Amino acid sequence: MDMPMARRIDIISEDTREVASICCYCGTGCGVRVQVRGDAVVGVRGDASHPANRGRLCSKGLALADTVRRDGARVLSARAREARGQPMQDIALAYALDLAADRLAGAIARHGPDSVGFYLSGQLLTEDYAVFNKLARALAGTNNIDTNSRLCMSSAVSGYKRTLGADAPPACYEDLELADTVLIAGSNMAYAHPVLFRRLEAARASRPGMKVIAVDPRRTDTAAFADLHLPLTPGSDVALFNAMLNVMLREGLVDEDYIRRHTEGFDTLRARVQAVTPEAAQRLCGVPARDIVQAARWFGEAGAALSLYTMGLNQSVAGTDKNAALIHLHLATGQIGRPGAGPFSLTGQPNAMGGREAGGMATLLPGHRDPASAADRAEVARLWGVDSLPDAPGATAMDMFDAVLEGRIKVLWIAATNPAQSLPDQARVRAALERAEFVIVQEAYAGTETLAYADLILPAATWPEKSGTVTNSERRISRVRAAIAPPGDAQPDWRLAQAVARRLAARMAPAKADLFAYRDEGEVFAEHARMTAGRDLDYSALDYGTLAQRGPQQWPYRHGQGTARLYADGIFPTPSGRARFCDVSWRPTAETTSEEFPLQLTTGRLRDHWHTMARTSLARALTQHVEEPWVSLHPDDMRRLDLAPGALARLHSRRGSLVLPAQPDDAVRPGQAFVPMHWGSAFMAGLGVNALTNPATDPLSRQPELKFSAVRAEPAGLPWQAAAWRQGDGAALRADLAPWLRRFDYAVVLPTGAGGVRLRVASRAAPDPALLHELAEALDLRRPDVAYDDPARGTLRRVSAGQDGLRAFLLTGDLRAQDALLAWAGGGEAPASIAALLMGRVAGPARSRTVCVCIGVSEAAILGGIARGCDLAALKETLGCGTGCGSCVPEIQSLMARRPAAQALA
Ligand SMILES: Nc1nc2c(c(=O)[nH]1)N[C@H]1C(S)=C(S)[C@@H](COP(=O)(O)OP(=O)(O)OC[C@H]3O[C@@H](n4cnc5c(=O)[nH]c(N)nc54)[C@H](O)[C@@H]3O)O[C@H]1N2
Ligand SMILES: Nc1nc2c(c(=O)[nH]1)N[C@H]1C(S)=C(S)[C@@H](COP(=O)(O)OP(=O)(O)OC[C@H]3O[C@@H](n4cnc5c(=O)[nH]c(N)nc54)[C@H](O)[C@@H]3O)O[C@H]1N2
Ligand code: SF4
Ligand SMILES: [Mo]
Repeated sequence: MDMPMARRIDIISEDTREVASICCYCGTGCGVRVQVRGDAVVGVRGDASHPANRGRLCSKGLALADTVRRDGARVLSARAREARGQPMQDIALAYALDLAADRLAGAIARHGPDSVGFYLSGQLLTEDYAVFNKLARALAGTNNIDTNSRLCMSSAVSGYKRTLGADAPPACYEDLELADTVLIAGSNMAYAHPVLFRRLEAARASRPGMKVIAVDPRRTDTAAFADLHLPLTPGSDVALFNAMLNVMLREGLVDEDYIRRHTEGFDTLRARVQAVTPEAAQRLCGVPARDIVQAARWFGEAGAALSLYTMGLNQSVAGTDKNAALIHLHLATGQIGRPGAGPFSLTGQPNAMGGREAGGMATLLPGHRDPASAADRAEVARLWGVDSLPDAPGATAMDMFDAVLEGRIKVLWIAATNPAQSLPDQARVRAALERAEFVIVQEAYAGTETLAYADLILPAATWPEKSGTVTNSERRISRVRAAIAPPGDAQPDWRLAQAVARRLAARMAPAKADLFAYRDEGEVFAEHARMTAGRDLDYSALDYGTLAQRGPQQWPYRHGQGTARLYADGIFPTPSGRARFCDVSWRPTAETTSEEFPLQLTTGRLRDHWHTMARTSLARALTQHVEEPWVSLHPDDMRRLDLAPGALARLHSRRGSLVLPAQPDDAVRPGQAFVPMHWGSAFMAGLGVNALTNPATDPLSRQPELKFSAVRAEPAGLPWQAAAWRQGDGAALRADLAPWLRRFDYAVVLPTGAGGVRLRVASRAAPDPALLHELAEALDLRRPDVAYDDPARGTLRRVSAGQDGLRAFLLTGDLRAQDALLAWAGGGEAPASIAALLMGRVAGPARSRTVCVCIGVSEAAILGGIARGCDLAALKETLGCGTGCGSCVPEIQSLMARRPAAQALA
């Protein structure tokens, strides 16, 4: 169905225009309207005409305008160094492109095509992938091209291909409104796909019979929303889904007719799950058998059952099996190809789907073709106009870094991803980056972890400077439009790839320069779209013109029509036309807990941060919800380990260690731990959460098990502490203060919601006074306005303030004044006497976390409202919380659920 389209560029006042584009964060793919004055983005609002969000945005989308920078927070020019260890220097872009081509050509000439590798990202546009892919395979001659989608969607790809025959999510967003039962597995969509979660909330509110089941080891906001939460032992999903099938078989809830007509392989699986009774699964999953039975009934009896799933399934050594076991439930009940039904894998990144379509991964070729198939290779070679494509299998992400470490890959080109924070087993990843002969990093923002390992930096344009297309989770292709020009020398990613390709062709095979003769991104798209002709995803009839005219479209796009749902006819893209059941059974995680490493660590996302925070750390609103990294432990474990709330804990795994403040959290079960994935060595001492995680991969998808490692926690033993804050531009100050991260056992440098940056450090013993004075200098506190230093005890307590309020503070030893000072920094009242505060004579007001960032409502205010007996509507009415984007509503409801006593009192 065509949506009525708003115009793509509107003049909304004499000096302001509005450009229709897509949010650059999650795979929901919300339409945005970017408001531009001159070369400045002055606002971003939801696009009411986009079918994904119909005008809604989450907290991250709403804060997009604050992340647009044209200054030193960006990579503004190409940079290179004379040699390792030498400083980076700005160089001309043309020279940088030549240098990249020289190093690639040199490695290929000396060591062969497989001595180069391309590590890309699900955040690239389809046009970017298309050019990089042709460069790698048709010109450089290697299949060593992979992306961070290997850490993200690759088990979903192999799960779909193994069962349904093609990599295609069969459902669509409208099914959220039409489902009777929604099974959410390994997805915290309240945080990770908030606008889809809003749609689900609205659907359940209007259809009280709808049942929501959540499968997650932790009681997340998503799980708290569910009618039934199955808090399973991490890694045990296959046993759970097989047990649900066991119940469905026993209770006659399977659709034997659908199984007979449209599937194959069921008998083997039927025999397999016979033994997987709910009681047997209870032992493996730690979930009561009766809850498994309940889940199976709600699913099996539903008019329409939809499942939504993400990293809790994919990031596992059994990721493909977990996907298959869930898809089996749909095939066995015929819950697919109908409104409201289907196994719906939500994509993480904004264009992980487009990457899969363009074949921008080692194990894929354009148009869902397979590099292991000689026929597919020949066809792609013909479409690209080259003789042949390389047949040696390409390295997948983890193997690529291993190949670098072992010296097989010499030149590595990284674009739009930050592997020195996001790959597991950081010690190994960083050893590889050091070992590489030449590392090219194509990056938009300054200060990322991976930039420190670059020999050559290429300046990339980013949202909202780029133009092209993305495909969202429901197979919908939308146009991303440039609203402003890139700053400095920055160029769109595909342009940089094209420029190096032409130079590389000149050095290697001059005739091939014509392969990269695109005049604009529309030509890149047209070539790519043609390659989908006759394939399952066919959108060969789409071009920028049709997308402009008819709006975003879902593939396959045939006869002038997009496709909302797949497999309505029960015919699947397998050789037999039947979907396949696979013989899957529970396998353990790659490592298990032991006496030495007794805790199960899982990792994941927070509501307002995006991955390694290059972009979200720039928006003040987004740094308020969670200000500092931490590890969640069950309160019983905290007591047992002698950790007070907020105390620093040291976590050890078999691969590394990390110090973090520990927070009691009964959303995790005893014996479990959770660390958010966001903070890496650019923000804290140590190598971030992935110092701990396990690089073991799923045998089919090669996706690493980021969701499970065995760890030990203990008090960090860092009694000396200091806290500081300085006013100014968070990004610039963070860069200035970053060297301090390496000088303490624990340290964080964090942009704050109040503006400026906060520094917190701790060490075993008080540092040398000279070091503290140097730190005071770095904070512009050499001559403070108020000071209470105690040279005998080696403590400094200093404040600098003026008419404009607090400028900086540093506290060592006793940090009690911190809250009052930070509250002041955040626009609160100045303390009555700064001196008394620094001397510890008066306590300031306690600070409370911001829960609702749109309206600015703190946790304390919400808890106060709950204690007064307010329900959600009353809280919204009296405090305003939850009335902006709505992303905080699940958390407000969790706070209400956790305070039954307070409500009872009212
Ligand atoms: N705010 C925000 N949103 C994002 C992103 C972001 O960085 N920030 N990133 C985007 C990207 S790229 C992705 S991939 C998605 C990820 O979206 P999600 O997958 O929803 O997010 P995660 O927090 O990584 O993991 C989801 C849940 O898996 C659970 N889990 C851990 N182990 C298991 C297990 O063995 N079984 C089951 N069933 N569950 C388990 C965790 O407790 C966690 O709550 O989010 C996208 N959206
Ligand atoms: N422990 C743990 N680790 C994880 C995960 C987890 O759940 N737990 N999840 C994994 C998953 S699912 C994912 S998707 C990855 C994500 O991990 P990464 O891809 O490493 O994370 P990002 O921070 O999104 O990195 C994107 C980089 O591209 C830059 N950039 C932004 N826009 C552009 C652009 O237009 N062009 C270019 N060239 N650069 C740009 C940004 O500044 C940033 O440095 O993390 C994985 N790592
Ligand atoms: S849900 Fe939020 S982060 Fe995801 S696309 Fe929409 S606005 Fe962007
Ligand atoms: Mo992801």
